[in-house]
Amino acid sequence: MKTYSYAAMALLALSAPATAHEFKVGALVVDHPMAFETTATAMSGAGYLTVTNTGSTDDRLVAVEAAFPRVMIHTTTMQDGVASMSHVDAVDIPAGETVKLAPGGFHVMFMGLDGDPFEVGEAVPATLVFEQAGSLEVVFNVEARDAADMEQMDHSTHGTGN
Ligand SMILES: [Cu+2]
Repeated sequence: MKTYSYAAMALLALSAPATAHEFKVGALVVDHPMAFETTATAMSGAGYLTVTNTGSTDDRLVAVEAAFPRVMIHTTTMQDGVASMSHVDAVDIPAGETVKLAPGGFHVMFMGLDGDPFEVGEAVPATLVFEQAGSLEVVFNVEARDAADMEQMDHSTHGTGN
């Protein structure tokens, strides 16, 4: 797995334009991993990305690893206008399809920030683990969010993660 991701990073360095924020492993292309800035007291932050499976074999995102006490994959469902979130074991990445982890749906939950909030411009390293393609090291860019987004995707109900 390790050598696989190093090979992918080497390829990326050779082939990607400096401005692209894209990561590849096997047949998978991960575009623009990002996380929204958090409040100073936030205990968790949410990460988003797009995965395109250019191959002919279905894959699944089965884990995300990063330097936090807990990292999980969540999904969001709306019921009677109330967003609730639950843990999922994996996100299906079917052959030939593009799957978005985006506000209101699947997202990566970085839990246990504990006084070290995500700040705009920060880069959060993480490893995406795919069932077929293996591990892929990526960087989530922390970006600003507006007040409306903040309202919609309040993750304070996730608890402390400790
Ligand atoms: Cu969540």
